[in-house]
Amino acid sequence: MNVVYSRDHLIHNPQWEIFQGERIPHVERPERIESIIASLKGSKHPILSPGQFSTRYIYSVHTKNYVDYIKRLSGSLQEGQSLYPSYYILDTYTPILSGTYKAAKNAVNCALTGAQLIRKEQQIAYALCRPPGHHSEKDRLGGYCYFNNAAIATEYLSQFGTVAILDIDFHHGNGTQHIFYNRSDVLYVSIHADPSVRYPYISGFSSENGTGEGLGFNKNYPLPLGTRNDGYRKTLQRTLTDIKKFSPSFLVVSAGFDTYINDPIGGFNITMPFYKIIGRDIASLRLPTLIVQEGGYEITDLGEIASNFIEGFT
Ligand code: SP5
Ligand code: ZN
Repeated sequence: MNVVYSRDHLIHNPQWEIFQGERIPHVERPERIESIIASLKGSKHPILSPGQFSTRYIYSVHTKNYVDYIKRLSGSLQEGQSLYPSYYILDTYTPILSGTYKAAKNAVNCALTGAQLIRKEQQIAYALCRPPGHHSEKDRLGGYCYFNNAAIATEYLSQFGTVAILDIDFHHGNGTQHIFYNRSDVLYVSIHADPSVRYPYISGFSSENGTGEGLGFNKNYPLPLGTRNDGYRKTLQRTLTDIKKFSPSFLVVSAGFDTYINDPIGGFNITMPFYKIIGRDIASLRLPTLIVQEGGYEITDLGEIASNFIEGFT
């Protein structure tokens, strides 16, 4: 499996998030992706640098005003400065820094490079995107996300066939749901923590099924805190049945590893060896698949989790 990675994510280095009115250390650290790449370096998987893509691809999902706002704000800051914007925001966890625009654009390039690979070679690719993307809506940032990498890759792939998105991050991908909510050519399926007790709170309920043409093409599977391997797997099997029924040309996996038992902000009890099984189960669909990195904050174990997932997949 090709892995797409660039060091350009390192310049986005948020120090603080504002949680319940308090400034607390930011968990979305550059070391996350470095932990994964360190673990994959000795493996048989080739590591590729992303290509450069036009901003046009970002505009295919996000409004121009929103993208330009992030670019302008980011460009106005000195190194080390960070700013919590007043507009286009979902929460107070997602600051803009001088390196944010460049890093976020690089994450999009990683996702698009992977998408191009799976389209041309019908293969599997793993895009090591950072910052993550699935909380970002058409014109709102939030949940550590600025540009929706998985959605931009999906939009690109949808020119060539139907796309299913399987979102296995611990949190509901409100941004991705929002972007494709009225589409019948893109199926969004998500397994996540019950939003009545965990971020993003406002969406991710099983009653959210899509609208208009998109009715029936959005499926949410919220699970209780404390969910273990066996309970998780039952739900995973259901999502795979949904995807088989849809029979897409491509699969995009929003892969967050904050479902891990020791994750500092998660709340499920998924154990290390189980990530191999999750990877194997998803791979059984035998679809050209783009894996897009989302969350996962247990830095020490993150590389091993990703390696297990990838091993299961191949
Ligand atoms: C991509 C992704 O996984 N985003 C997650 C955003 C969740 N933000 C929730 C913030 C909760 C604040 N952290 C509290 C830590 C207390 N120890
Ligand atoms: Zn998450």
